[in-house]
This record gives sequence, structure tokens and C-alpha cells, in this order.
Amino acid sequence: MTQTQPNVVKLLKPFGIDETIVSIKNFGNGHINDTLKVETVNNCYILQRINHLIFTDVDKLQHNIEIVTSHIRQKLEETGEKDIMRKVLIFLPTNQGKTYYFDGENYWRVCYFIDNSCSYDEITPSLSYEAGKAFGKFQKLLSDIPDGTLTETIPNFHNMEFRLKQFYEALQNGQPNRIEEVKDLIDAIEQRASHYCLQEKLYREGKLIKRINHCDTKVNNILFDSQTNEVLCVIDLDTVMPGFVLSDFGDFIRTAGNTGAEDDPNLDRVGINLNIVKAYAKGYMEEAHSFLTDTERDLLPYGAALLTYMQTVRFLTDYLNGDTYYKIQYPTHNLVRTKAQFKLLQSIETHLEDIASFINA
Ligand code: ADP
Ligand code: GN1
Ligand code: MG
Repeated sequence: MTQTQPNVVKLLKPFGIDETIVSIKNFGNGHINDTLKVETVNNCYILQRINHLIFTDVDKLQHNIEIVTSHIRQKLEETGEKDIMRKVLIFLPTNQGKTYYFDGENYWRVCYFIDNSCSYDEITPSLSYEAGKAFGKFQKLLSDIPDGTLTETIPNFHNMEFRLKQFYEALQNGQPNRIEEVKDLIDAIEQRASHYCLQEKLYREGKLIKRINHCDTKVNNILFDSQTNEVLCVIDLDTVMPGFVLSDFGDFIRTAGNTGAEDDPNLDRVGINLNIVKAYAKGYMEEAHSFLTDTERDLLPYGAALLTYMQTVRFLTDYLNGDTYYKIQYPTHNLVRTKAQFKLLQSIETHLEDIASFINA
């Protein structure tokens, strides 16, 4: 945890849990929330502290998640799914009827730990294929949620024009020494700015629609059966919101299709891993071909570059602002992340035709 260890017994009470606790473990390595696995004599739970500086309207956030999980549950019931407890997250209500609890300082939520499940931080082509199917199916399951039902839990989250506006504000108000230090990166971002605002332009022209996306398509946001490796469910639902379809293709390529790490200090290790991209494209298209428009499909390779460009801009903006958003482990962490994302972007930009061939295979 980033804070002192919470009083887990006290936090579980409002959710109606007063079983004896057997163990408490830190879980996950996200940049935003804090996750604990809590085992009691009868059950196992995930307890999460919601970062309310980032998700500023926790009530709306949890409302979105409740709609998404019940929609998926209903779809699974309709198809006669037997193992529903393991195929969609179940959040526990408090005695106030909310799926979160405010302790006066922090917001907390609890869901059941899915038995015999695991997640992976390392990728392989076969996991990538499964992930493509899982995220494609996730978008498909949610594609009939009526417009206006879900809110943007972080307004303009994957809006490139908005991210560039934040970047330009950081150039005005950020730390002067840092701005000076990264002049070349700033130039590279500015040169590409209009190219990477195509989605917003097409949307205004009525040529691109919005749909529900996961918006954080990392392989560790999928739970697999720890024995059979079958996909169980998609998790980490905070950023499920309306937006453009490229998010869920592009962000997976950005996170999994990198031969190096997101914060790799050795840029020689960073580049696009085409085997991973090929496998993801295959799995994703198997599910998504039924709902993608021609425009969306044609834009998928561009989406891989766009999401990587967006993350470059977001990491650099945070660096210029003095590291107020992402958790960092050392002072130049956001700069190292920016350089690695930019290297990945350059690599993706030279392989757009390969990516298109995988999508159209
Ligand atoms: P974050 O990415 O913000 O740390 P996640 O919700 O993705 O938070 O959870 C972190 C990790 O905890 C996941 O990658 C997964 O391994 C595990 N996890 C989360 N929820 C569950 C669950 N209900 N059952 C089993 N494992 C879970
Ligand atoms: C954050 O929670 P985590 O670490 O999966 C961020 C994503 C970024 C990512 C960088 C709410 O995700 O948008 O892509 O870090 N989530 C939020 O890897 O900003
Ligand atoms: Mg996660």
C-alpha cells in the first residue's frame, strides 16, 4: 500500500463481513488504486482503496461498475453459463446499499476473490490471443448498453485533444528545468499532434461512433483459471466508459506488444513484438468483426500508435507537472517511462502495414 496499512477488520464490517481474518496480502501492481487480498475463515475477498483524487465521483464510478457487472451477468444467464460466480465480478453492498464505503478519508470497495484464478504480468502469443478474444467479447457484451447509461468516470480519459491541452498547460505552468531538459521530446510530440487527433475530428464529422470500452486493456486485467488457463473474466472496471473503439485494441498493443518494459531504462530492449500483435489481432477480430464498422476496422493499426502516443504525452505531462498523477519509484521515473513509450511509438509507426495485415488476415 502507498499509505499505512488500513484497519481491515473495521473496513470489512460495513460490507457485512465480520469473519475471522486469516491473512491479508498486497495484490496487484497498478499505478492508481491499492489492492489487498483478504482471506477469512469462510471466504476470500479483494479489498480496494479507490483513488478518489483520480476517480473524483466515486458514486458514479461504482454505479457504472454495477451496471456493467449486472449487464454481463444477465447476458451470461441468458446463454446458460454454469460458472457465473467466476465469470463476472461481484461487488458487495454495504448496509447503506452502496458498493463502496467512505471511512472519512478514503473510499473502499469489496468484491469476492475468484477461486482458482490467476493473472499474468508476462505475455505469450497464446495469452495474447486469449486476451484479444476476452476484450473483443467484453466490448461485444456491452455493445447494446443504451447511449447515456454510463458516464465517463474520468472525463475525456482517452480524448487526444484533451490530453494535448493538458500537455500545453504543463508547458506553460510546469517545472521550467524539466521543460528545458526535454525539448526534443516536446518537439516530437508537437510534430505529431494533429495526426493523432483524427478520432475526435471523425467523431465531429459523424464518421466515428462512441461505444463502451474497457480503457485499460492490460493482460493482468484478465483472470484466467489457474488449472486450465481458460479465460474467466475481465476485471479492473474503473475505466469502463464510452469512447472510441481504438482504445481497447491500441492499449493492449501498447502494454503487451512491447519487447521491453513500460518503464524500461534500456531503450535497446523496447520495440514492437509482432508475434504478440498478430495473436491479439486474431483473437480480437474473431469477436469484434461482428460489431466493428469499416472505419473502425481500418483505424485499428493507427489505434496502436495513437494509444502509445497518448501515453507518451500523459507520462511527459506528469513529469513536467512534478509527478502528481502516476505513482513513481524514483524522481525521473516518468521521464524514463516517456522515453520508453516514445521508442515504442517509433517502432509501431514503422510497422503499421504489418499490423493491418494481421487484422485483415
Ligand atoms: P490494479 O490494477 O488497480 O492494481 P486490479 O483490480 O486490476 O487493480 O487488481 C489487481 C490484481 O488483483 C489483478 O491483476 C488480479 O491478479 C487480482 N484480482 C483483482 N480482483 C480479483 C478477484 N476478484 N479475484 C481474484 N483476483 C483478483
Ligand atoms: C494507469 O491502473 P493502471 O496502472 O493499470 C492509467 C492508465 C495508463 C496506465 C499506464 C486511471 O493504469 O490509463 O495507461 O496507468 N489509469 C488511469 O500504464 O489513469
Ligand atoms: Mg489492474
